[in-house]
Amino acid sequence: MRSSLEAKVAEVFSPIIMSRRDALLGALAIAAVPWNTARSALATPPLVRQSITGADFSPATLESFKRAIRAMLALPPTDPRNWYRQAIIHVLDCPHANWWFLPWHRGYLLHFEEICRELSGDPQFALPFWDWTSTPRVPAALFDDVLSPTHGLYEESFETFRAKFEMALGDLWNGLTAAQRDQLNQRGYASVDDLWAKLESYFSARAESRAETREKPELPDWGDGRGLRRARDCGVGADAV
Ligand SMILES: [Cu+2]
Repeated sequence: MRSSLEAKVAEVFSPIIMSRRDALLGALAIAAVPWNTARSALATPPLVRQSITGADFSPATLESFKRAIRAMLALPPTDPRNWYRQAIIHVLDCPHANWWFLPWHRGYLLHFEEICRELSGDPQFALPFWDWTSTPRVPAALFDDVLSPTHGLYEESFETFRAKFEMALGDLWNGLTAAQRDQLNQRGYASVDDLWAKLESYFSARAESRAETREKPELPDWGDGRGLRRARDCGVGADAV
């Protein structure tokens, strides 16, 4: 039997577009409670998002995170909670450089965090964070095991990824409503081929991760302040990041 969370995730993420309404509701839920309290835990001890670089950071948080990611990678491509399906949401609808940037991403992360709680079996899991204004690199602990983008559980190449996901994404595309197709058309996706072209442009083979790695943890474009300028471009001001 599906849990209520599974049903909710299926409703929100299938099809794969997170609507602006979903994002706003998620963001409002976060804004309505203390910053370290998740909306689903109001009746239980508050969920605390811990700083990875803090002296009192609990390593158990990262163990839960790893369990969740392993479980997401093991889910079939038809499951909206699958790791790559979650990533595809971000490919399809990721508003940057406008005021939707923070509400959308807060809602996106809120749902992702709920999936991690469910799949890790840790009801107290909350996404860890670090202050990238003082530590402009990915902390070493975030490259352990399956947290590294070069881990063997990730798809070896775009070809292996496409072979595994082609049918599921095709079914997903064919199930879109006219209104959803219209929205995607406005984002440059007139057909599922457009989606595949975008996915290929973003994909990097496991051995050639374009993301940060343990050997190359520095955040790109940090040194000259472009990161902060980008935040200002979103219309939120660097102090709101
Ligand atoms: Cu984004």
